[in-house]
Amino acid sequence: MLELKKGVDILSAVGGIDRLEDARRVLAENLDAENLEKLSKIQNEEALRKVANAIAMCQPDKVMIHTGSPADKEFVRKHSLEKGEEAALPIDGHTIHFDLPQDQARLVKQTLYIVNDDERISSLAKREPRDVSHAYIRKHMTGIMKGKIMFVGFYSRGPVGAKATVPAIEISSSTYVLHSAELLYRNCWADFDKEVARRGEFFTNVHSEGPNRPEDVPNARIYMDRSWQTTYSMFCTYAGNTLLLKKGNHRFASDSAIYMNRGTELSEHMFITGLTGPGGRKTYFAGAAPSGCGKTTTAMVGSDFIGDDLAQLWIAEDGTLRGINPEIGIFGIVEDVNEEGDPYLMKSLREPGAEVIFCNVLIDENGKPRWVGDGEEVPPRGTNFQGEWTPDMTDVPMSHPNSRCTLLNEAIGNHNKEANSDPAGLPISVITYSGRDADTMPPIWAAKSMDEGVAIGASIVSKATATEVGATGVNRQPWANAPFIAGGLSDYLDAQLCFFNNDRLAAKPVISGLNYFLTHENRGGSGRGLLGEKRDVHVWLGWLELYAHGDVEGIETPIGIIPKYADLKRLFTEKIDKEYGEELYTMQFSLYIDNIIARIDLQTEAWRKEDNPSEVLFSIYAQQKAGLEVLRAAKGPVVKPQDL
Ligand code: SPV
Ligand code: MN
Repeated sequence: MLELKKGVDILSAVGGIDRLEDARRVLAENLDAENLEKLSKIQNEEALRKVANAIAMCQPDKVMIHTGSPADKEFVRKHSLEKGEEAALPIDGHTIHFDLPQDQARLVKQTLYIVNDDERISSLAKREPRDVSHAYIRKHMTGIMKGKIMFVGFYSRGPVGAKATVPAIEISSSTYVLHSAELLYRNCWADFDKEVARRGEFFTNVHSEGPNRPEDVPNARIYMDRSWQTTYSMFCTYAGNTLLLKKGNHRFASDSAIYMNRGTELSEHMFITGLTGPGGRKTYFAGAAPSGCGKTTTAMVGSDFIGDDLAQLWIAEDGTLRGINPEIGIFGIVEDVNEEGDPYLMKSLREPGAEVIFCNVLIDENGKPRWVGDGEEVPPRGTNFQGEWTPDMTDVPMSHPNSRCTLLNEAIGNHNKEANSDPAGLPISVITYSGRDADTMPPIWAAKSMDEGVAIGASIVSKATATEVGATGVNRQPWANAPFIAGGLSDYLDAQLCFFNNDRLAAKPVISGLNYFLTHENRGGSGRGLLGEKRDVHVWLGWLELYAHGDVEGIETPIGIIPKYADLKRLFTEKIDKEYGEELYTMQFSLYIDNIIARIDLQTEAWRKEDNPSEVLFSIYAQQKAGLEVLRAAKGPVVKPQDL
């Protein structure tokens, strides 16, 4: 269990301010008249104490309250250029930001949960005792903003007023962090107090890059204090380590769903997108994938792109499953983004019109951002995250594989801004789970029950990507949310089962697995590399849209329902004008029974090590394994869909 407000509140212990009158005094002493006036909009006492303690701890030269006004936005943009955190590019509104070579992705080994003595956390997470973290923060964050401006912004993680929206404070000395916050989240300075009162909680984030030197990165820490819903980050700049409104607060939102709202809310690492089906109907999807596995591309395949990274889900009064995107922008990977696979995104990255922060790409001699897989000829030279770059430097990629772009969703041609602003949320009918799986699961398999659907999420396996420093191998990635699940995995499993089986959830979604990463080599193909193409996603989602409405039937297998060839062939022609041969279908959808059973055994063993997980999961695994064994006895180890 998680208990809030338990143990020492490190921010107030280091800042030393307890009483409201002392907080007000510190604010009055450190803010100029204009910023004090702005802050007067915030009367929530806890929020004022947080800000005052952050000032007392970090000791900035100046404090700026970011209200989201055009003037405040302009101040941060300009200051970021002056400070050198960003540099202007030839296209108006485009800038480049570089993180240190050691800080190009999430620093997983330095990302720690602050724990109280008796607290249990996820077996996949790292913990540090509260007193150790307290000492570290005191040592390294005291005075860390001397000579710098502290920026304080008040944001909403979702449309204001939506049930699952949680407000949050971002405090940082980095203009890049605040600039990014303004592109990714709604500034809710004017509504903050009201929102805190409605939701009953808010999150706080305190960050400083410090001197921003390579030698400081080993001292970088990303701390999550779940008890006080506060994050601390220092000596790093990569947004995944510093803009903790995003994944830091997603971790707290997961806690809120699992421990405070079990059975009625979920907080997921999912895109949200709408597909237009027959007769113009709109079908909304929410889909999980581990970082760096194509979530952004999949999201943008919809007719109504909503968001590419996070989803807050809840059960509405009318029995529908509702979802909101806590964000309004994307912090997307650019590697392999090109005209062909990502036309909407590419337009914003190549043409004037949108405000874009590029990070860790190559800037060529003409100031043009370039990245691996952008579909253009490699430039003769340029500057990247390591310095000067020429193509003969074969051990340094042109751009870092985790290089990214930050921009507003509304810059994307198919974004539905109105839908993304609706506090009622969007009715979600399809949930998908995917990972980088080269050899085992087919491109689509839909669960026959809610329990089977939960088991799909619990069983994701994926190859490591460049989004985490030092990550290697093929790993378990339960719900593609594992890096952000703080509490025990068994608690998370239970929360999933409670949510999807809740009687109040009248409109049960279709829950499906998706896999784009099967290779020729593993499926008896004659070619090399991936069996499919990026654009095939239109077909996989298109089939699920029809299936969710009962417009197509599939083939029943022990692991779930898979599509029939004829339906896919028709969809390939209709959606992407591609000839889809039956031979490819057979390679993609044959059941490689030994691989699947090995996967089930691996999951069973791993889940058995968790603390008292629900037996429901094991009974699904056992049932699937038994069904697969019967099939293997009858038809051999590789079973074609035509033989099912
Ligand atoms: C991811 O890595 O999943 C991201 C970027 O979406 S980060 O902010 O690092 O989480
Ligand atoms: Mn993500």
